[in-house]
Amino acid sequence: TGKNIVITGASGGIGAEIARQAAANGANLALLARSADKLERLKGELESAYNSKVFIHKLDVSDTDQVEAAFARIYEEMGDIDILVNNAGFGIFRLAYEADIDEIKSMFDVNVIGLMACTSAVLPKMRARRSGHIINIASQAGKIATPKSSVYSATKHAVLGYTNSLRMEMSDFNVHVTSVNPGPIETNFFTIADESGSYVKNVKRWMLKPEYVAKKVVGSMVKPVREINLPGWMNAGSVFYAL
Ligand code: NJP
Repeated sequence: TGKNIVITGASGGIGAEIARQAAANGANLALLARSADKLERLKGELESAYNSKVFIHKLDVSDTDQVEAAFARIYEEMGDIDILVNNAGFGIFRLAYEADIDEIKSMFDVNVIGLMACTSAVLPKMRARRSGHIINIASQAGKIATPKSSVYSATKHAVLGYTNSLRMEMSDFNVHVTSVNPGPIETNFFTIADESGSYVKNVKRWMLKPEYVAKKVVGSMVKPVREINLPGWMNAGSVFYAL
């Protein structure tokens, strides 16, 4: 209650659900994404349902200038940030030899550099205050590689490496660091990740709802944990072979 929480990729999917459940628990929110219209609608929904202050910022997390400017503004309008949820991310499932170099760069720019830029924007103040929590949405793909996920999986392995190192660095400063590793979740993620729909067809029965992930994440805000692992990727991984 009363915590100031920043969520990237809050315009839909897992991020929007985390926003809903955090607002229901009395948090104030700064919601970030590229789709200003969706953020606007979510702000309206949350402010009419809950007693939360909701700020929105249209930004592309891969643009580091935009990230710096947005966080400077957030500190002005909210004050201290208690929790940062680095959730913005996307994947494109393709065989490595078919992956386009621009596609590879953009996945790293958003999933890795964007996450690090947002983290860098809050670390000095959290460290100085000796208080804070950084929650990085990684993936089971960051732990288990599958065919057709080479680039996405590499970005999430990078996120986990960064997260694990950061946790060690911050342990003396009372800044908690959590990684969240979902399997397949029912969101818009797959409209980009799986253009043909064949992956979704195969893994539909293992898919979890974003509400379920959000519940775990919001639970970790109250009682911080190192890692949240969700099931489904091992099973899902095996179906890649059939594609
Ligand atoms: O996906 P989706 P999820 N700058 O597509 C935003 C991970 N994950 O909720 O910018 C700023 O519904 C985008 O907003 P917009 C996954 O890797 C998922 O499933 O307006 N924001 C939207 O709000 C990702 O890290 C699954 O288009 C950017 C949000 O990100 C996280 O979960 C499995 C942006 C994406 O919402 C949330 O994904 C898994 C940018 N450049 C991990 N690019 C899964 N769904 O199965 C995108 O293991 N966004």
